[in-house]
Amino acid sequence: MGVYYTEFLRKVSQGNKGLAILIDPEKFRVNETALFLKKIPKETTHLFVGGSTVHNGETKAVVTALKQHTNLPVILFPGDHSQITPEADALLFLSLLSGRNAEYLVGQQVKSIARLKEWELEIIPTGYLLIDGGNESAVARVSDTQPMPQEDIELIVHTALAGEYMGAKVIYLEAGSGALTPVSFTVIKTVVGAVSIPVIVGGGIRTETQKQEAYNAGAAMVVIGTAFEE
Ligand code: 1GP
Repeated sequence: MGVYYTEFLRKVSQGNKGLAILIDPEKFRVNETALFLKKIPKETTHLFVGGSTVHNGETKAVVTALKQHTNLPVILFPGDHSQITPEADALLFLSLLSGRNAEYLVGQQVKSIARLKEWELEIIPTGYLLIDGGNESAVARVSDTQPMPQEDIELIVHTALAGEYMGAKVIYLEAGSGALTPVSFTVIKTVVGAVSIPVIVGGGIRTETQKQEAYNAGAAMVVIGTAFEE
C-alpha cells in the first residue's frame, strides 16, 4: 500500500486517532484558504475534499490551493469520478456497499480508471456504508440507494465484512452530511470488533462529546464537515 495509508495504519496501531476535516468544493472559498486552515482544530490529521454535487474543475482548484498552504495530507473523497484530480495525495476509492446501485458499486470507479492509471495518486480501497442518519442524505439522493437502518447491526456488520473480504483497506461508516443522528456507538463498536481494518466514521458529528464517543467506540478516524462550515 502507499505511503499515506501505511502512515495512517502506523498511527492507528500506536493508538492515535485521526481527525479529517471535510471540505466541500462547492461551499469552499479558495481565496480564504489560509484563513480556513488557521481555524481548523490543531488535532486535524487529514483534509478530505469532496461532495455529492460538485461542478467540474472545482475540486482541482480547491486541492491546489490547499496544497499551497498546508502539509496536511489532502485526500479525495469524491461523490463521482469527475471529482478525481491528480494534485491530491490520495484517493478514497469508494464503493457504496450499502446500496444496490451498480453505478456507485463499480460504474463510477470504472469511469475513473483511464485517468488513474496515468497518475501517481495513491488509491485506498474503501468500503463505504451509508447508515440512516435520521434525514434524507445527499448520498442517498444522488446514488438513489437506501441507507441501512442503525438497528440492523447484522446487515451492517456483514456488509462491512463483505467489503473487507473484497479487499477494502478501510471501512467508512457514513450517516450522511448534516445527519440528525450520527452513526451510533453500538454500530461503530460492533463493526470495529468484526473487521480487521480501520473504521472511519462521519456524518452529523458536531460536538466534542459525539467525536469522543466515536473514538471510544473504536473509530480510527472521525470526519467532520458541516460543523466547520457553520
Ligand atoms: C463525512 O459526510 C460526512 O462522512 C460529513 O458529515 O457534514 O455532517 O460533518 P457532516
